[in-house]
Amino acid sequence: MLTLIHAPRSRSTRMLWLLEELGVPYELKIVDIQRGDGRGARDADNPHPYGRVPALLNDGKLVFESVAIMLYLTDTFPKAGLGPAVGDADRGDYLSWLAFYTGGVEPAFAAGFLKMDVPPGAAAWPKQAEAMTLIEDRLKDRPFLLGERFSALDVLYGSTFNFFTMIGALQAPDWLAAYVKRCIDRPAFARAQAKDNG
Ligand SMILES: N[C@@H](CCC(=O)N[C@@H](CS)C(=O)NCC(=O)O)C(=O)O
Repeated sequence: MLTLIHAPRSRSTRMLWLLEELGVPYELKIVDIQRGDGRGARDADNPHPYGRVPALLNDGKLVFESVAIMLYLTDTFPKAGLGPAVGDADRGDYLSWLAFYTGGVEPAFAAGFLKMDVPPGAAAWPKQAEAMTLIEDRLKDRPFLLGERFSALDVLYGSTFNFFTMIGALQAPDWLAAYVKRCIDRPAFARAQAKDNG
């Protein structure tokens, strides 16, 4: 049995969305976390190694880090078609865009939001504008990051840009707003929203 370690309105909400897309049985374990505004605290019941969410337990085995959980789930449930399997021509693209999220998008946007002036060559991540250009180029002639097929990548990127827009951290250009709408305009997203509070 899968158990998602979850805190409402956090990075684990997108795992809830992915699980709903996969259509597999799972349980939710709601935990407290330390929020950006100081509310909440690390939860002793959270098995995540540094007290965060998401984490996933599969029959007691722990997986943590959003991208690892996504890859784990799409590999474990290949029939859902939400992540190209080993041998699929799109596998390399899938892995690249998963890794780029953690290694590029998150640090680039965090640095941008915190107005950190990172000197050129001093960090391994791109600048926020470079990351945006890469994503814009990729979506120029594709509805989703892998082309016509919706995948776990669109759960990851769609939820992130939806969140940034909702909290007012990003004024999404038209192409990005249209992409986010395509991603979240799905029954599984609505189901996940309805279950977010447990
Ligand atoms: N890179 C991690 C980040 C996880 C993360 O920072 N989650 C936040 C919620 S959105 C959290 O648990 N924060 C609690 C804390 O900072 O202690 C992932 O994507 O899984």
